[in-house]
Amino acid sequence: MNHLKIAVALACGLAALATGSRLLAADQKATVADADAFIERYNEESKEIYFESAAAAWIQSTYITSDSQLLNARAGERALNFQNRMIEESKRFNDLKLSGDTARGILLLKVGSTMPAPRDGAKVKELATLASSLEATYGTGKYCPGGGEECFTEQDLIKRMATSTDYADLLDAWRGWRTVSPPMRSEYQRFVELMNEGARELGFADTGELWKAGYDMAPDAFEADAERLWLQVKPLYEELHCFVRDRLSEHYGNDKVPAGEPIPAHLLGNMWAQEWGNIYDLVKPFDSELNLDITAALEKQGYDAEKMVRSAEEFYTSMGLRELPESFWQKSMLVRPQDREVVCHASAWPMNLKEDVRIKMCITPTEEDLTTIYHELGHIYYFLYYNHLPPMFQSGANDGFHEGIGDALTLSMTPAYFEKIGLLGEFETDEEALINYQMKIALDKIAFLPFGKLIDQWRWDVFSGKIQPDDYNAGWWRLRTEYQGIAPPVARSEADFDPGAKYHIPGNTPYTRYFLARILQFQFYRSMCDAAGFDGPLHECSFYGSKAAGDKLAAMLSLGQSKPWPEALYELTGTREMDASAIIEYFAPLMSWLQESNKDRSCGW
Ligand code: X8Z
Ligand code: ZN
Repeated sequence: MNHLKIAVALACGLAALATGSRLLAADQKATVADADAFIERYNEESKEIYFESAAAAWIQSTYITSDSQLLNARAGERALNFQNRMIEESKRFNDLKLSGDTARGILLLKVGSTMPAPRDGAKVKELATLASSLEATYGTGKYCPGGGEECFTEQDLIKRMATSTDYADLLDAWRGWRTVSPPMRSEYQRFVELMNEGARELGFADTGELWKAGYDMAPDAFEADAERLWLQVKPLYEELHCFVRDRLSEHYGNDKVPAGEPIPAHLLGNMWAQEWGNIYDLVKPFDSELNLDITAALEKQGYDAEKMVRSAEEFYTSMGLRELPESFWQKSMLVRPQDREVVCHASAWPMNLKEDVRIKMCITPTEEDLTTIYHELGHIYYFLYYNHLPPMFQSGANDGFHEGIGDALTLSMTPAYFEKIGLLGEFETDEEALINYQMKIALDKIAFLPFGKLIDQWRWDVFSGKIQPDDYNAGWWRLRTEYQGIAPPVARSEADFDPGAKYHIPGNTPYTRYFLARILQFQFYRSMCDAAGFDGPLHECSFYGSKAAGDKLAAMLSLGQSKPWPEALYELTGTREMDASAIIEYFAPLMSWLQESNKDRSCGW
């Protein structure tokens, strides 16, 4: 369960405490004051159930057993029931003209759930049990070749995908991880049916429409906006894809990676081909001496998990932001425990809506993990800076904001920053070094864009029925090929359930947030660079150490979800639109270079 599911559990609130005695009688006319009191009561009561469901979810994720699964399912069920009762009760205020905060509170109550539950109690139980079970199946998933004794965890296989450049070895890891998900298929199908029933009872066409309703605009308008952003950045992706395919073709051979065809999905250094930074050595444009090997430096300097987190914290405090609370260090899970099953997928947790904030991660000393730590601390700082607000407003301005904060800081992890903190030596600044450096960043930031967009394209289609259960896997690969220009390395069929091998599908975490974050983080970064007084080319900026940038960030964080997101965006950036101009500006040098380099290649797939 990640922070937003928690926020959802929070929005779900508390079950048993809503006593009938305080409900209005059906024939009594509700007033504006009743609505204000209702929201106040919601804020109070939801805390109690939220604490319980957060604790149950934390225990399940850090100690997966049938017992913790059962307790988590029960706590989830109570939370969902509470949410349903509160939504039902709030309908009494539908025709009233309510005060700003109360109206917003009631709106958020209706659109804030990512797991809409039907009213029928038996179905609520079934839904909560399925959610818990899918999470556990993912968390405990292992690949045991030939059904033998030796098994590999997600983490083992991720590492192989990141470090091997052997076609057959990569194929084995890729295929192996996808043996964990077929058992999820029928559960997922039922999960979708139940959520859709819940969404319809709330007045939405399906769960996808509900998810799209969480952005302070009509669902259709949001979908169009996301599409607009994608079209803005698509040309960047197409150039990158073209260049990378050519380099992979040189390494693996034309027969394995043919020109004009989608790239085999297992050759991009990542289990899901979502970020490609791990193949930097295979595709780097120039043979310069520029050493960007942070992983080697972390290993050499004996960085352990805690030291890595302290180093990320130091970036935040250098900007004048507060220190992490002591309990963070005591209660977080930073490394994989040896004696029990856990969900290793990284997440950040606001446990009591005050100071008890934690991360859960299986940290290894790699650059990828260091970057993820900055990401997770972005969530943690958001939690800490909005914890003065009522529970209702303790969330990101929209979910893309929550995902984009830590990432905006990672853009400031420039070679100059790494040199300052002693992880890199002196670096070159010539044109070739710049293109190499930008390529390294683009392999993560730009390669991710179509992936970030298509995951929910698949789910929106599944929820609406456009993709039917007997077409789940084929529909998935149609989108993967259309958006990313990749293809499965071996034939797939409906006996597979490849979407389930990506955490956020069984974890039911909406994914458009990461797509938005990829765009927003450059907007945040550009504005913080302005605040820091930086006026060179954008990609050179690091606002490490800038209190002015920190003040601007803190001001936005402390708004939480109390205002529509365009207001929060305005607070930090002076604009009310999500817009790709900053990411385009950042990568301008690389893009001109790629266009020139690709001009004799035949691009596309
Ligand atoms: O899930 C995450 C974070 C936790 S919110 C580790 N991310 C997405 C993913 O891993 O698929 C961050 C980037 C995209
Ligand atoms: Zn995140």
